Amino acid sequence: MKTVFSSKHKYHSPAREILCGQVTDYFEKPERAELVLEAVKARNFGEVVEPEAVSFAPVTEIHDPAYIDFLRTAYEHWQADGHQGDVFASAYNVQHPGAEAPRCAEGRVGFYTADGSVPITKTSWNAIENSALTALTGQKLIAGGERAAFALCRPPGHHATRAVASGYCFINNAAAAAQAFINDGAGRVAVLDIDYHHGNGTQDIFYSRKDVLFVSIHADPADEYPYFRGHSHEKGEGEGEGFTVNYALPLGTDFTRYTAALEDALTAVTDYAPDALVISLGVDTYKLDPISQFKLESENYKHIGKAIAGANCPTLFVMEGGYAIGDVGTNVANVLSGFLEA
Ligand code: OKP
Ligand code: ZN
Repeated sequence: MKTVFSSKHKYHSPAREILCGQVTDYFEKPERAELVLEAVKARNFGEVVEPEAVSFAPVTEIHDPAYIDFLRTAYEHWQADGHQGDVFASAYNVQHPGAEAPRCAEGRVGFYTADGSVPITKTSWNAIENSALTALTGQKLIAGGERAAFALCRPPGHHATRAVASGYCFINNAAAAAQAFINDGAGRVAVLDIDYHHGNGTQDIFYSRKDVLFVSIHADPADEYPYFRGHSHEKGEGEGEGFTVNYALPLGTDFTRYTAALEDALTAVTDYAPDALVISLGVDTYKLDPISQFKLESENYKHIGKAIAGANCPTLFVMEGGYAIGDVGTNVANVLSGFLEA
């Protein structure tokens, strides 16, 4: 299994975020990707390749092109308006459905972002664009006949909606890959999101579609970020009704409880009989994760990989969260080895 990785991820490295009212160091650090890369190399899963200049069209199909322009130009605009430091919102577009994008930089960042975890630095766009290309290159490997690939994306993507960045996410890499499979002729694509946090962006993008099944196992949004989406009663709408499946699990969930949801989720995936499977691979379900509250152990990730292999489908793993720096590499590599050895 090849890994797609771009060292340009390091160009997104904001110093600070706002978490629970505190200005803190940024948890979504460049080191995360470097440690995952090291672990993947140490296990010899296969070649590590750079992203290629594949078509970016899936990105502007799943996102509002004006939003992508915002991401690309936000820093320049911020400076031109006389602001200092990273682009960071302090006035958000809530309770104004249908509002139009403001002209000024401060208004635009409030329009296109939703929380204090998505500062945009001078060089962030380079990382964001290459993260999307990493996922899209992984998709092309599978479209070209590989059974599986690992897109070691950073920054992550699953919280990004059609036109709003949040939760460390800017472009929805997994959703872009799913769209690319459709564009390449897949009739049905499933996205299984095993990050600790609900993949609200991916859900939102495909909510009224039946060609992409979205299945997510995550902490109950009543008690955990992203708070406003991810309840088990959310099942899709219109043509997409029944094509969103959510497992909202209580804080403190251990592997026994998690496994039951995973088996159920994989049954939903196999019943759908997808042409391709995209895994939003977060390992922040780990017991030592500093911002999460599940209790999975490193060994458990092998079982998750093995269970995913049981779906017997061409599979693209797309990196999402995982913040326990000491073990993030081991945990990701365990998922991949469990998959490969199954
Ligand atoms: C990203 B992923 C509020 C920010 C809340 C964001 C957590 C994002 C997790 N200022 N924290 O799903 O691992
Ligand atoms: Zn997460």
